[in-house]
Amino acid sequence: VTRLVLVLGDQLSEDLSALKAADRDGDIVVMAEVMTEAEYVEHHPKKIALIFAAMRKFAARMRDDGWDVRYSELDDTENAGSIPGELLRRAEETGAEEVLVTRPGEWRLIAALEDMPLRLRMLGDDRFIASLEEFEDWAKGRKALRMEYFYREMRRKTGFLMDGDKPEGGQWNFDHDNRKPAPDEVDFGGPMQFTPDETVEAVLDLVEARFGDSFGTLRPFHFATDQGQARRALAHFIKHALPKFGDLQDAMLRDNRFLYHALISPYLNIGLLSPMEVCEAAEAAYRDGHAPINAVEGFIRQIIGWREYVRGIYFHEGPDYPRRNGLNHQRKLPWLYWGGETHMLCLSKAVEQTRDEAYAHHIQRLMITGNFALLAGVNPAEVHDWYLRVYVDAFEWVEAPNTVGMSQFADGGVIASKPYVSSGAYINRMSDYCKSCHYSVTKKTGEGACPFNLLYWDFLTRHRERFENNPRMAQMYRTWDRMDEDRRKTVLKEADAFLDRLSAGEVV
Ligand code: FAD
Ligand code: DLZ
Ligand code: SF4
Repeated sequence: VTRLVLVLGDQLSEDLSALKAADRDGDIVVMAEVMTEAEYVEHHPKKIALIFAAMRKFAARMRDDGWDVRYSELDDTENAGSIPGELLRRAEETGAEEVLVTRPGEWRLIAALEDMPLRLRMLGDDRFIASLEEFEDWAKGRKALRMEYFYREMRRKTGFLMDGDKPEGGQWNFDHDNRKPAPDEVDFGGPMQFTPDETVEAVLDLVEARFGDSFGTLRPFHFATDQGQARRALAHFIKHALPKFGDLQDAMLRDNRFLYHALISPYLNIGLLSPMEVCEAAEAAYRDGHAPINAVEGFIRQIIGWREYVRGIYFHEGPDYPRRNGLNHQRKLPWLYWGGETHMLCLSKAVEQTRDEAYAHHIQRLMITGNFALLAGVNPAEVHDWYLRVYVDAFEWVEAPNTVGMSQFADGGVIASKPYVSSGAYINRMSDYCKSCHYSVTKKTGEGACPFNLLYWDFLTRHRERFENNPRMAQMYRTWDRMDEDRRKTVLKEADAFLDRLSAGEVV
């Protein structure tokens, strides 16, 4: 009997488990551009364009390889508008009764598939290094699920940077070498860019017509849209940027949007690159003497550590995870996140780049937009919605743990052992933003004082009960308690006034 094999827009890998289990001669591959997926949040137009273009090219390649692919473009008149709708339509068309699918990366879509009146065989997504069962085994009985310990298991499992059963270079983690401040010059010209071909141009026209009003700039569009291009982008990064990736991982520059980052997350997340091939290429650069251990270890840790770990957490914690609000924050997301005017240069630059590129690097996401939302007490569901919309690499399994857990501490400390908050001093140390900002980062109170300086103490005061006994935060409370009482009152009063202006929609 004929079966349908569903391939989703972020499952564009030839060795997908559903394809491996399928029969090229009898089964039918179903791929569909559908409104429910394009609309469950108002995605950045670049994100939709990347996915549709890569889907079309993948479908063409599968056909060349001999598969019967039934592909629906968004504007096809018969298009049923949703993934289950398309599967039902194709089932009727072909007489198929069973659907093979690799587990989607989102609870919402899993539930929608399970509700379909068709037999469903859901297979694990073995493009990840750790299966969900392995993650559960690791998590079982542990009081705290810390990434570092999970990461060591992944090092042992993959053998990356191992010297027998010991970590290469004598330590598991070289992060203390990876916190160098922003340099004056960057000798990497940025990620490899690709000129849109005919397929991509057609998709850009479609996206412009249908989603052109959403937040985000569609053109110019330079992403890789097939496996060959993604591999070239990876090779370019390994050759030109990886050696300095570690040193400058946490740095930020107002006029350089990428520094030494790879911009491969969209390719990994939609299946054009596999985590194993990426890490193999990075390790080879170390073994050849091209890149130092701190860079290669730091890079591999992001992929076999963080990336695998956040996926494990997403499925371990369950469907309610993205809605958690452990600190009970209720403020609406300020307008400045949608490009509204602000005098805060770090924020305006991070948002501007997000609008243009559908990309910001990790420390901008964590310590600029994330830090500000957390300090200001924004409702984490709104913050989650924003990150899921605006970044080209955003899929819920990876975005929600990073946003709700790591960045907003809304999961009650499952991922982070303390909230990632900082005053302006940290931003000033790691970037060149403050030099040309309207605010003064060294001013703690009064006219022109950096808002991060005010909000930082206000946050700690509001959540004193929750955090003062956290050993990693005790020092901050001691510093605050040692401050002159009048000074403390002024800080809190000015923070309040700032938050009132933010709520009132004034330009801050
Ligand atoms: P590089 O800095 O060059 O790192 C290499 C690779 O490591 C990345 O491509 C990515 O696959 C992986 N990686 C690094 N950090 C993480 C991490 N914390 N979690 C998972 N993988 C990681 N990443 C996403 O892929 N999708 C998201 O939706 C997403 N949302 C985020 C939201 C917030 C609030 C924060 C703080 C981080 C988020 N991240 C997300 C993680 C990280 O910021 C991006 O993976 C990274 O910026 C991608 O750019 P890059 O390829 O240049 O990364
Ligand atoms: C993100 C996305 C978008 C915008 N469009 C489609 C689509 O039209 N068809 C499709 O199969 N997948 C799309 N995707 C990816 C899915 O939303 C993704 O598979 C789920 O969110 C699970 O990660
Ligand atoms: Fe951001 Fe404050 Fe620096 Fe301005 S002074 S760029 S608001 S940290």
